[in-house]
Parts: sequence; C-alpha cells; structure tokens
Amino acid sequence: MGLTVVSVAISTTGCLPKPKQYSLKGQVLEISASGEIIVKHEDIPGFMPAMTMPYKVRDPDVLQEVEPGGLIAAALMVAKNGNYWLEDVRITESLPHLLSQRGVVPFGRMLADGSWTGWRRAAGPGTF
Ligand SMILES: [Cu+2]
Repeated sequence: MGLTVVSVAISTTGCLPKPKQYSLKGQVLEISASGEIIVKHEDIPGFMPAMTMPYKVRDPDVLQEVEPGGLIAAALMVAKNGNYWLEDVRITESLPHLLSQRGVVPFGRMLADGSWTGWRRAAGPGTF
C-alpha cells in the first residue's frame, strides 16, 4: 500500500508540549471511589460550557480535603493527547458556610462517614 505509519516516541519530558491551562470554578458533588471528583463547574470560556463531570486530580491529598457541596477553584490542565486533570485545587467556600449563607440543603443519602451523596440549593440567588 505504500503507507508508512510513523510512531513518534517522546522520551524526554523536556520535549513534551506544555498542557493548556484553564481556570475552573465549581461545586464538588461527589468524590468517587476511583479517585475522581465530580464537579458541577461554571463555563470555561474557550473550552467548555457549564456542566457536571468527573475530574482526576494531580494531588491525591485533595481528595481528603474537598467535601461534597463545597465550592472549589482549580487549574484545569489539558494535555495535547486529550488527557485532563485538576491542579492547584483550592476550597473557596466550605459546605458549612454555604449551608448557613445560601440555604443549601442535602439530598440523597448519608454515607457511613456522615457525608451525603449529593446537595441541592433550597432557595436564594447564586450560581449554585
Ligand atoms: Cu466540563
């Protein structure tokens, strides 16, 4: 056929293209058993509209710190090969604060550790 498939192996990290970086803001809905966090995120201009989807995180300690219902800001990294993950995850508003300020109430079911599987807003303005 005369077609030659050339596979390019990148052997040194110095040659890897830098991932693109977007800023993400959203609410953590769930922390999955597989180590991803399900985030209901706002519009990411130039990349994707607001939606709810799972994200891997670069630093596994983040999984211990975030809690369902809390708001986060993070850097969304997107590699050339399509892989994506969150870095620099910061908790911008904790769940107890949300509950007292915005009338967020839990739904779903309580887990063994006392957390809930999901959250919804009862009333009041705001994105979440
Ligand atoms: Cu998304």
